[in-house]
Amino acid sequence: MNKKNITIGIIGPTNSGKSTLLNNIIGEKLAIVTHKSQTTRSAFKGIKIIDNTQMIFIDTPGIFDAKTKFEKAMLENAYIILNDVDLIYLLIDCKKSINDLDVNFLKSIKILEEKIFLILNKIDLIDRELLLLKVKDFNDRYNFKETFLISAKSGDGVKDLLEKSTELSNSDYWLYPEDQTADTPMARIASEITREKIFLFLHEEIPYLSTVETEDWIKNKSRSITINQTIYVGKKNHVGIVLGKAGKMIKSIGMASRIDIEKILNQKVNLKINVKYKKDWSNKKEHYEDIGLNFN
Ligand SMILES: Nc1nc2c(ncn2[C@@H]2O[C@H](COP(=O)(O)OP(=O)(O)OP(=O)(O)O)[C@@H](O)[C@H]2O)c(=O)[nH]1
Ligand SMILES: [Mg+2]
Repeated sequence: MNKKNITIGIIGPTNSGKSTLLNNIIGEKLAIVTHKSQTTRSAFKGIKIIDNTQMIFIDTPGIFDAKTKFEKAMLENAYIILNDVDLIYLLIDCKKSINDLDVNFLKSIKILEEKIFLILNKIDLIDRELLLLKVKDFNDRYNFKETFLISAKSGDGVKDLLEKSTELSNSDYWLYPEDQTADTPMARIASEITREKIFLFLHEEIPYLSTVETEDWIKNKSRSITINQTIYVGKKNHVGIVLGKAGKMIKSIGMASRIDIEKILNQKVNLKINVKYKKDWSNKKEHYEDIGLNFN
């Protein structure tokens, strides 16, 4: 069998459905998904083999108007990916128009248009006529390789997208072992899952001003796993909010997270979560490196 590989970067504005697409393609939950913007903070890899092609997908933080040092590091992480990949999936929420996109981002995709598949996502939410107008808008201004219309949520159109992508694969080897589906340590995925629950259970600034670290990963004799995590919050009064009345909130977060982690590991998990205030954590090097961001 003639082995091939292709590396594909999934980029686009925040909330366009990039992580949803990655999960749909891989068929398991690797990347966290929420209805809020700026969910993904750094690149996540998923790996899938179709016929003889090993496809490596890299989910990236969404493009948005980054202001803080931490947000800028997220943005940089997305842009770095663009140069290194064979193919780019530019994912756009089809309810949005070109004018909603960041001007600098529009310039950078212009340079790369020849290695871009334009993908209009969430087609389940818009009527066909309007959708075709959006396609025309983009293609009047850009010379993309191809355009696809998909629903990352339902999977509509994804098969065709993958087939067309494998046609562009190259080289005569695979980059990862045959059975590998991700390239992110499980401890980081576990931190991400707890972070997703913070997004789902808590509102306004709290998810953005907090981060999660998995400190211990202990395999017990009974085959269960004990995981110790800490949620670092950026404001003193957030500790109480994350804990909730009589610890109710942290209990809910912990239970939801544990259920998801158990599903992925297919093992019983004992998850313990601490909440700590850490002044300025988003200006501290260790919290960048831990999740794969550059600290400049
Ligand atoms: N209706 C519909 N909703 C979708 C579709 N794809 C994604 N979504 C929803 O859009 C929201 C954002 O999805 P994510 O996958 O987190 O988006 P993202 O691009 O990874 O966002 P960031 O990581 O913040 O950049 C979630 O509520 C998804 O359920 C789709 O095809 N149809
Ligand atoms: Mg995401």
